[in-house]
Amino acid sequence: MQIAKQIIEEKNESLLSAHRKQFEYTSAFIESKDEIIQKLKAFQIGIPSWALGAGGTRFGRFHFGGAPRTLEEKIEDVGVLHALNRNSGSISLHIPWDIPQDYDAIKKVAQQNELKFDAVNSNTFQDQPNQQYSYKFGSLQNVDKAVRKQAVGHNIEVIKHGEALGSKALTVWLADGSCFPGQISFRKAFENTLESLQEIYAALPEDWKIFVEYKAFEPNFYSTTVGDWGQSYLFASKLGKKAYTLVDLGHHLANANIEQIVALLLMEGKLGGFHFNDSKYADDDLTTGSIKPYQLFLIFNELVDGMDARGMNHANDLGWMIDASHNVKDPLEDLLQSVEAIMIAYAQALLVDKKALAEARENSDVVKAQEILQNVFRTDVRPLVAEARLQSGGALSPLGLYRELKIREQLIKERGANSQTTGL
Ligand code: PSV
Ligand code: MN
Repeated sequence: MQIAKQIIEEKNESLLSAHRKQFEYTSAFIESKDEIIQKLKAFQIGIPSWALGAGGTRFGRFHFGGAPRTLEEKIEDVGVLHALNRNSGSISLHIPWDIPQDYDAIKKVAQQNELKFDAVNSNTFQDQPNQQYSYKFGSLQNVDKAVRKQAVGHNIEVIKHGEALGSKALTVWLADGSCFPGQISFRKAFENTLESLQEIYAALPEDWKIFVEYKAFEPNFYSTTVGDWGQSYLFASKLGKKAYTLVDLGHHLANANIEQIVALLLMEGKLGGFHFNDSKYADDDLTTGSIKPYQLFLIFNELVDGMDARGMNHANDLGWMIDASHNVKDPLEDLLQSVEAIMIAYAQALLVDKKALAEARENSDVVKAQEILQNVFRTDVRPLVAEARLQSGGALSPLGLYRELKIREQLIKERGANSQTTGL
């Protein structure tokens, strides 16, 4: 299903006068409001193809009805999000959960929904039916050369799918590691993984990037071969200039200072991609900004500062994506909330008075530095984000309109109450 632009315009009418007042009030204090709005309009967040259905935990899954049954329907769902908020302009495919069968047909659906194809993701953390070798003891790290070869081959196949669709990056997340002390040689696992990644890197098209995603633990619980940003950075550095680290917010040990990680990776020119979500304990895959919105803002503050320091384009020079799962919410509502939280944090980061902050730091004025950041964090920037959406043809209240139009009910009618999807 597609939401007509005209419907969005009509529905915005009733909210327009309240919005104008709120926007005037907020923007009166912001000199660079036009510049900020342009940046907000340009910012696009990739939606993962695997997060459009009911997520689950290892204890089970609750279905919600109307789940997309095919890749085409997944693209249409992202199209609904993008029509509403105008900041969800791409979809990221996970192979083999979403193998495109007919590239032209898939590209056409994407085009109709004004979507691009973000990074493609390989999967060597699950065994697939009819797969020759098992990944039980790892994929790119495996002690058996034949297993490594199979995993390398899969990644190269994923690149081919991505090329056909117009993707420009491959994300590699490995579950490789060990569950018990002594199970593997850390050095050997690293060397095997590096050699395998080098083979994949060699197959990367000239204008592509490879993102090496790290994760502290799970499904391996003693060691993970790409377990933290240091290990990812090491792989990315050894691989070459097309290789970067990908930061997934849920992949750190408790209380890790992610904003500092981001700052240093950017400083070294090795931050490539981002997976947004939120967590209370570990890789909880909760809605972005639902648990630690201040941390999200602090991360964006470093992202903006670090990208500006390198003259990078906020919208295009990093791969922005959501990576989450939904156990108790309608995934489309969850994703609308995540995108909104990201846009709010980004808008707030754009408001930080960098000069004043630098001065406070030079004077070791700790109190002032905190005040500068917290004043921004406590500023309600939602009218700015809404104005950017309005100017791009989106809904003033994406979530409100989603409910008013009864999109989920329509999807259930169209696809059935028990439709199943692939994904997390
Ligand atoms: C792993 O937890 C991860 O964050 C990786 O990005 C995967 O590809 C994704 O989740 C989906 O399982
Ligand atoms: Mn991830």
